[in-house]
Amino acid sequence: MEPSEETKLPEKLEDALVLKMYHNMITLSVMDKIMYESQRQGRISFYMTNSGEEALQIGSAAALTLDDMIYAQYREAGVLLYRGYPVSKFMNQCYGNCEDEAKGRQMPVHYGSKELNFMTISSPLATQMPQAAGAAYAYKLNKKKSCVVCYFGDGATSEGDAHAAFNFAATLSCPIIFICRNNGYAISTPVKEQFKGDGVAAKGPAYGINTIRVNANDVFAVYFATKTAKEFCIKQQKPVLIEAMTYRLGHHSTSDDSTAYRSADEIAKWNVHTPLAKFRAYLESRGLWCQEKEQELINSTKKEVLRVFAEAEKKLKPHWKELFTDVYKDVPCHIRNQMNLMEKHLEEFKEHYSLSSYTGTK
Ligand SMILES: Cc1ncc(C[n+]2csc(CCOP(=O)(O)OP(=O)(O)O)c2C)c(N)n1
Repeated sequence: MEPSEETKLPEKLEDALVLKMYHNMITLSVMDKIMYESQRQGRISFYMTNSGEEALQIGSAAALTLDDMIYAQYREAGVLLYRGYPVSKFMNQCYGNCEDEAKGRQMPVHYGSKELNFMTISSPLATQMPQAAGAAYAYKLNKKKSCVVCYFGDGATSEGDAHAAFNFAATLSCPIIFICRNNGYAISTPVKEQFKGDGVAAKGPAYGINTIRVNANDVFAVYFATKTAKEFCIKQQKPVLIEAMTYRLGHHSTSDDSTAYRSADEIAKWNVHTPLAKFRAYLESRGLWCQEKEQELINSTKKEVLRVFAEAEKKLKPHWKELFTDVYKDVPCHIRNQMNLMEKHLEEFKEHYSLSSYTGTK
């Protein structure tokens, strides 16, 4: 795909933009460290870190606008952060407290924001992909001047839903960017076992989808690939597939120990030229960054994240009755019966439950 006149690479992006991108990458990594540790201390039930994939997330997010709708998998917290989701909301969701927009009904890291055009994460792999193609078709019918962006992992492409999504998007000519985060692994399955062919990019042309493979540890490569893809898919009303090559530096999730299936040497090798280290070196070469600024940013971000973390931890849990609401517009009889039974049970055995930690209960 040739970049058009308008997307010819500028000499460099503005100072304010590159600094905003770097700040977001640092915030993401600080938040990850604190949330990971908090799970290890038993304070939250689960967490997934984004380390190694910061450039992929922030570089692509910076090339989009809020009008572009996001369908993500689960390892895209940086995209949501860049769109303006406050750290307090990430924390409320991970704690499932009374200010969590999902009312504590989802596992941690299953964020969503209607306001920021970010569809709520759903655990079963690839379910978001045909939905994203459908949303892009709606964009096309409504003649919107924006696109849908669908993120997924290399492992997710082995699901039938991925095939359905690619084929729908191609045959119906939908304005969608599929961004595959090829981070080398699907939990313990390495890409060499996931694909017999040449990864995900090789599949794009077979579906009739214009495809780019990009070094996703380079924040600018991802930024320009996404910007070019966006312009192309809106103008041409056609999908684009980006295979973003990166490496998952952390464990798959807090339920995983990746040293069981990959060597410490392999991880150490990727830990040298991390996306953060590369970006920092670039900013220093432009005279925009130094050790003092780095330390100041890390310290202030840590302080702020820990402050909202402590607040989120103190907040009450949603009322237990929320367990029964919102599935149907009005609570039907059989569910109301279950709610009544639970109410009786809690009354009878209240000494066994810490009811005071829920809103609306004593
Ligand atoms: C349909 C389905 N099958 C299996 C799982 C269990 N599972 C959760 S994450 C995962 C690996 C996904 O890997 P990938 O898509 O490469 O994303 P990554 O975790 O590497 O970011 C698996 C198998 C699931 N959530 N849904």
